[in-house]
Amino acid sequence: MSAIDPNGERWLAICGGIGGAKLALGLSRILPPENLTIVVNTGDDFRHFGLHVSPDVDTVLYTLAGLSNTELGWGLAGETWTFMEQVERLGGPSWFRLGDRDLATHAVRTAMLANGSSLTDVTRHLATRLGIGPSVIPMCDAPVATVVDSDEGTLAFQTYFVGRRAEPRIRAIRFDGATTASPSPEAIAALEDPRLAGIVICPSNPWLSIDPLLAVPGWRMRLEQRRVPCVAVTPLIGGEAVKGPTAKIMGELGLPLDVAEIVSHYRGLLDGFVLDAVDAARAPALPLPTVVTNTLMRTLDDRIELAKATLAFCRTLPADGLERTR
Ligand code: FO1
Repeated sequence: MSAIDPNGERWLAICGGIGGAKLALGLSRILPPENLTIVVNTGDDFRHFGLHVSPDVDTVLYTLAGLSNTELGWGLAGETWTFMEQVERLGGPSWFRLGDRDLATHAVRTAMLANGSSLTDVTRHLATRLGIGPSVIPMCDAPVATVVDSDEGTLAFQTYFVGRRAEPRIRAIRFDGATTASPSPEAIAALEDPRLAGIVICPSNPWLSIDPLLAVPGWRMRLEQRRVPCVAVTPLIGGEAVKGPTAKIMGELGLPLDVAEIVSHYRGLLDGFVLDAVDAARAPALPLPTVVTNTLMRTLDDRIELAKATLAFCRTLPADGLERTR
């Protein structure tokens, strides 16, 4: 624990898939557990074999617990696959790989949901059982499903992302259920906590992993009306995404592969932007305060240093949360 945290400042991080989880880990290493709330995308959730799978939530849980499979980028390290082998022998669907221990997560989650627990209750239970200190909460308890309109028709997210390896060309992305969903009470409490010092949008894919949350009226409104600074960490470095289809999707949506597009996408929500050193020259052109640092998280130390730089930057921004353009 570094001395970064005076007087119990609370921080709220919003994250989706793999890139987001890396920064969440860095934040969890520099903040006392009770001072960090991580809000996770649930737009990727889907039912498989009748089980409720929450991929982004599980990626954050496993990453914070030190159990994640770093080769795959998802699932558990040291996994065995006897369930999938038998599924294949029986002719069941094998396109979405469920490891034997990962399967237990989905089975326990599904049983708890069936017994009336909310997705927030389930996630808190799993985090506690995995020895995770910070609060990890789903963006909503109600279902919000990312759906992709593509040149191969309308595809459920996992069918697009895993089943078709994100190859279809995206025309539009929508989030079924978002307009009738709302932030959970725990999320609202974290946003309204008087000790909240800032909000961090992690370097996840804005279109796939952050937009589901922003499509929920209660989330967007609260972030627009924030009274603390909100900063985003760039998911693009030199016009490329570190991992995943961010750049491909931007191309398909006709958007230039430039950090200015990311800033524009988060219009109204940001007080600052964390740029990679590769893109330092773009800073003067951006309409908001920026900080330049290494945003490529190869090692645990990279994750920690980026977390430190992000919070230190956020603290330099006006605390009234009024968006200021240059
Ligand atoms: N991604 C894949 O590319 N192939 C898989 O078979 C796969 C299985 C899987 C199982 C559980 C889980 O939590 C995630 C899984 N993922 C798989 C990754 C998942 O599609 C992505 O993590 C998110 O949905 C996008 O960030």
